[in-house]
Amino acid sequence: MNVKSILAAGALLLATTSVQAAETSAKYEIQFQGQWTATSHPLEYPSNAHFSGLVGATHNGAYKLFRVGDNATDGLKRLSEMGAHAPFDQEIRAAIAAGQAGQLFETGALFGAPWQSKAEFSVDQKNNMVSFAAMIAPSPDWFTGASDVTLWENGDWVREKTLMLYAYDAGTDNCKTYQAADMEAAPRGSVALNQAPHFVKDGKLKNPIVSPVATVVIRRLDK
Ligand SMILES: [Ca+2]
Repeated sequence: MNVKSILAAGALLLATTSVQAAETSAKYEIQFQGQWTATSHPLEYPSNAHFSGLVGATHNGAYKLFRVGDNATDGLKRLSEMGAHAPFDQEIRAAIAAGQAGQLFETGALFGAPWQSKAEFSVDQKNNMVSFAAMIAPSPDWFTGASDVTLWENGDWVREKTLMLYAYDAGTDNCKTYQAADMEAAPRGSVALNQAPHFVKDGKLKNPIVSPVATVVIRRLDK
């Protein structure tokens, strides 16, 4: 084998390797599109309807931003009741310090059409999931979001994922209308899919069909 053919074999090996091995990290854009309007959710739709900023984290299986059936953290309680990013962001920073999360990302609040916001984040093999939440406001303790969205599937980074987002009840306030005054839930109930008539199609509570309040598209940026 002469020098030229050795170099050619090396180049071929490199090319093959780069095709087969997925990158160790990936960069994504998350696009939030609100779908909570007076038309889609007419019951008592508030005149000052808005979403708080989105607060999210990349993380691994050791961390839960929220989970249906679990009690809300103090951070999720305050986000869901007040739209405040703190101490939710501090809880995420503590998870990052503990090696359970990779990055924190946030957006500004949304006050009506076109109901769009964006953020960017990166994931790696250690933290290959993403979770996020935003307050549905005004409301007692209602939020939307998604948890444990896996971006590593079948040996590669997901190119694009679209999610329908539903309303959740954080279980920290017992009021049942958008504009109600505070009514602290003691003890704290668990996070649940929000089946209040405000989020149920045609106001039917029997066998409810819950209407999404937003759509999220998570799209890979670096490929
Ligand atoms: Ca509640």
